[in-house]
Amino acid sequence: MTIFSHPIPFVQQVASLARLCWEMGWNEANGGNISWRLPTDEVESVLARRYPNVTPAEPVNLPQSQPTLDGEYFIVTGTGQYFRHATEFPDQVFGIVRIVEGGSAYQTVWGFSNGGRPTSEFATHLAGHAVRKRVSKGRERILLHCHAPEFIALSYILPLDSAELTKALWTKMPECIVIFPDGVHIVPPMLPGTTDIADASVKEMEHGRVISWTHHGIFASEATPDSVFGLVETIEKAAGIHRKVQSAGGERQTISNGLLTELSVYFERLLVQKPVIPGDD
Ligand code: 2HA
Ligand code: ZN
Repeated sequence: MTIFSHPIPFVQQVASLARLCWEMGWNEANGGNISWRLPTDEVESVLARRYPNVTPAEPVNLPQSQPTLDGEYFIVTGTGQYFRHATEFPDQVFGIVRIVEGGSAYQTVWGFSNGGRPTSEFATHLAGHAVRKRVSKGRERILLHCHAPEFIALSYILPLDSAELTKALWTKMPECIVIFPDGVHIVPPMLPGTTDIADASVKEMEHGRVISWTHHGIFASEATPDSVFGLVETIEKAAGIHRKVQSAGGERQTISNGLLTELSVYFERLLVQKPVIPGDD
C-alpha cells in the first residue's frame, strides 16, 4: 500500500483506499467511485484549522432530494477522476461536499481543485447512504463502487438470481457467510448514473450491504474504508474461487447448507444480520 500523508485525515484514509483498489485491479481509468459520510464536528474542525480561507461554493441541485442527509458532509470522488491518481493528486480526485437546502442540493466545501464535481453516480450513492444510514442505525458510512473482475465475470455465467449468487459465494470459503450474511443482491443490467438504477439499488439495499450491478460491478456499504475494502476483497476472492472451480469442470462437493447453518450459529456475534440459508440438504 502506498504511504502518503495529507492534512485532512479523511483524505489520507480514502485516498489510500482508492489507490489500493486500483492496485487490486478493481478500478481502471475513471472506473468506480467512493463516497464517505464524515462526522460533522470532526470535518468542520479540521477544515477550519487547516483551510480557514476556503469558502463553500454555490449550492448545486441534486436530481433526487435526500432529506435524511441534510447537513451531512461527504468526501466523494470526482467525475472522470482516476483511482490511480488518488494519492498523487488527492485534492483533485476528491472533494468534500455538504448536503444543504433540506437535502435537495450540495455545496463543495473543499477539493475538486481542477473545477471538478462529484461522480456521475453521486445521486445513487446518496440514495444508498440514505437507506443504509437508516437500516444500519448510522453505523455504515462509506459506499464503494468498483469493477471487480471476478465478480463481474459471474454475472455472465450464473443466473441473475440473488439467492443463487449468494449461495455460490457463501460455499467458496467458510468466512463468506460470516463476512456477508446479508448476501449479495442483484440489480439487472441498467444504465449507470440514472435515477432508475438508484431506485432499483435502494430497493435491494433495504435487505443488504452488497449490490451486484449486473455486468458492471459491485456497490457495497460499510462503516470504514478498511471494512468496506475487506467486504469487497472477500467477495471478489470467493468469486475468483467460483470461477476457478467452474473452469476446472464444476463442483464435485461443496460446503453444505448444514455447515453454513453451523457457521452462522458459531459466529453469530460477528454477523451484521441473520443469514437466510436454504433448507438443510
Ligand atoms: O465512471 O464506474 O459506473 C465511473 C463508473 C460509472
Ligand atoms: Zn462503474
